[in-house]
Amino acid sequence: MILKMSIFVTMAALGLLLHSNTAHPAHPTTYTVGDSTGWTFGVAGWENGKNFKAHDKLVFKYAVGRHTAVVVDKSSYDYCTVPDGAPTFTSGNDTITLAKGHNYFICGVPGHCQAGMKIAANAA
Ligand SMILES: *[C@@H]1O[C@H](CO)[C@@H](O)[C@H](O)[C@H]1NC(C)=O
Ligand SMILES: [Cu+2]
Repeated sequence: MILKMSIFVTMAALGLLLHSNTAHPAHPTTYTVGDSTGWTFGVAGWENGKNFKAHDKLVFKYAVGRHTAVVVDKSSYDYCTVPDGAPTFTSGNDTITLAKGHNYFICGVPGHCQAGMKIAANAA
């Protein structure tokens, strides 16, 4: 009886362990782009050394009307071009969830990307 109980308890504990490891991956992390400075000139490089994961969130904070956050591809990131129809955020408090792989963002206001308003986040 005691043995049966302890086997049951062991199995239950094992089940919990497996459940927590498989069904519930680590909670997403929320990052404020540029930290206290926010989404502004020269923010490029803020992302370096961070271990982003798919489903992590980036929050772009800026004064409404002064900047935007545009989701782009590598080419537009590299050359600071804003493709027609690219997803554009304008709230000044834009939360964007990272997809697995490379995620590129630039400011859509002319000249701002060239002034360092661009980031590339690689999410594992
Ligand atoms: C920014 O957005 C987040 C999440 O949507 C919200 O919790 C927060 O209160 C907002 N902050 C401001 C300053 O609007
Ligand atoms: Cu800008």
